[in-house]
Amino acid sequence: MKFDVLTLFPELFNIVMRESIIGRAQENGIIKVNAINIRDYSKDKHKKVDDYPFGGGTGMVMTCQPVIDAYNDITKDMTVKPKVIYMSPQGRVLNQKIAKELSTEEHLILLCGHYEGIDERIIEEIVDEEISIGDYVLTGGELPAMVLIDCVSRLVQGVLASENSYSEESHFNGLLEYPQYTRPADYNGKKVPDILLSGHHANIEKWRTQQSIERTKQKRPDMYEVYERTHKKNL
Ligand code: 4FV
Repeated sequence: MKFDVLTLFPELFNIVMRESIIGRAQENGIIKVNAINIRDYSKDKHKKVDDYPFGGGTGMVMTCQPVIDAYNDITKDMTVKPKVIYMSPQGRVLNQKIAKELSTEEHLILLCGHYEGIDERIIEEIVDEEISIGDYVLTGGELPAMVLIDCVSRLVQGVLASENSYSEESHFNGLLEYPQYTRPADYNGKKVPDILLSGHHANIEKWRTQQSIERTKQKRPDMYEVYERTHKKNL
């Protein structure tokens, strides 16, 4: 899966996306993250990429020309234009279901805004979808783009050791994950639940499912309500 990222801070991606699981997936050629510097396309003599908002107001707005030209350049040889996602607080909020959906795409272009945002005509011209990572305002779309690349890449075949690695994770089946423990079995008198030391896998499975249901009920009653509804329906 390929991600072309249009950003004013490409170096951020060259650092973060080279680490750990995503870094390994890039080394193995399963994932490709290509960060393009929008400023390289500015025709302004001072390489400006922003300007004052028409109608007044605080802050600056990213101008059309550098973004559109960057997009046209990276897609000039592509017959099929990849889906363009603008990371914005106005988008639908990213969740595991959307991540699963996006993980079926071969190629995505992520547009990172900065300052107060981008000229609306860029959205009309090249953006297929807006996605938010949450109802708060950040200084730029770079962190949201990295969040999206991370959660989507984990769902691409071969990125994680085994499918199990994500099929038991929180949100995969609409429940929060069960508590995890590792050695030592006794840490300063705090013991690991005996069931986990029993080796009885069926009982461990049952206990884990019960724990997932319990903690979803406590910590995320909104998720539990959906789980109960869907679960009852399937009974
Ligand atoms: C954001 C979010 C976000 C808005 C103005 C960047 C900032 C600035 N993006 N989920 N929340 N973006 O706050 O995706 O351009």
